[in-house]
Amino acid sequence: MDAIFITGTAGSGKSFLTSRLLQWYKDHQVFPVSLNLDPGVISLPYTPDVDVRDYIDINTLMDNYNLGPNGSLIMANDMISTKLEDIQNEIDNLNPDYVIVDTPGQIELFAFRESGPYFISNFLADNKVNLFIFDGVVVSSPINYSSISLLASSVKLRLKIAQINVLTKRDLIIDRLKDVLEWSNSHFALEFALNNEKDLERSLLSKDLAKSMSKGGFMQTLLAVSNLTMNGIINLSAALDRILNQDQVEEIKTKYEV
Ligand SMILES: Nc1nc2c(ncn2[C@@H]2O[C@H](COP(=O)(O)OP(=O)(O)O)[C@@H](O)[C@H]2O)c(=O)[nH]1
Ligand SMILES: [Mg+2]
Repeated sequence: MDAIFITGTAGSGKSFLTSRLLQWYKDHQVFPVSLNLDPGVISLPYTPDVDVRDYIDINTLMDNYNLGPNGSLIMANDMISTKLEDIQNEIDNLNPDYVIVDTPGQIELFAFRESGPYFISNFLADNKVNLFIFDGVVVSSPINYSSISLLASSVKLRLKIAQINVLTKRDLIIDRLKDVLEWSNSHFALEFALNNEKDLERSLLSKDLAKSMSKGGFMQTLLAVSNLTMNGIINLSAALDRILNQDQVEEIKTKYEV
């Protein structure tokens, strides 16, 4: 079983992409299951096979600990790792090829506290990959693109697993898509675009960030998808195949190339 985690800022399209990947794999004779790890979500565009809300209830936390909505959300997110064993058992019993993990809306509560990284490193799967989502509508300006790239880099540092950067909502930014993809392919293109930023301080800082991220190997070509039309999902599934089958490739290489 391989695990595909989906992370990104609130509203970037994590849940919608979860539903699309589920559909894609089902249509291609692969057995996927979904795991909802967002204890605060009210409605989802798919029916989760395994759901953290069966173990953690925001309203009960509010009542029992006299917490407001924010406090209970933080507590609920911090509790995710304590439910790892139950969740792992539920998934293992289903015995899927892939588990697609929809993570909490507030990325800071998942990736930047202890519970999320603990869950990811201790969850048992053959291979794990994180799809970090760039919200197409948000990143269609060079300054926003730079700051979300910085977030993607720091999430990669926190989660310590292979990462694919995915651009969603391509259907909503057709006229800017070429530019955004160019920025992701070349930090020179991004720096060039940042020259037009009127605020000099922001422009210089963003250019420095772009350079450092590129030097550190954090700049990655984005895979553009539309969850609405499913345009690009085939490329994403190919990229996932390449990363998730890396072990087998290495095994074959060592077997035949010694
Ligand atoms: N047009 C369009 N809308 C999208 C796309 N992905 C997500 N959305 C919309 O963006 C909103 C937030 O998506 P959701 O999956 O709930 O985001 P999450 O908070 O990251 O789970 C919803 O209204 C989705 O219908 C996309 O690729 N194209
Ligand atoms: Mg969601």
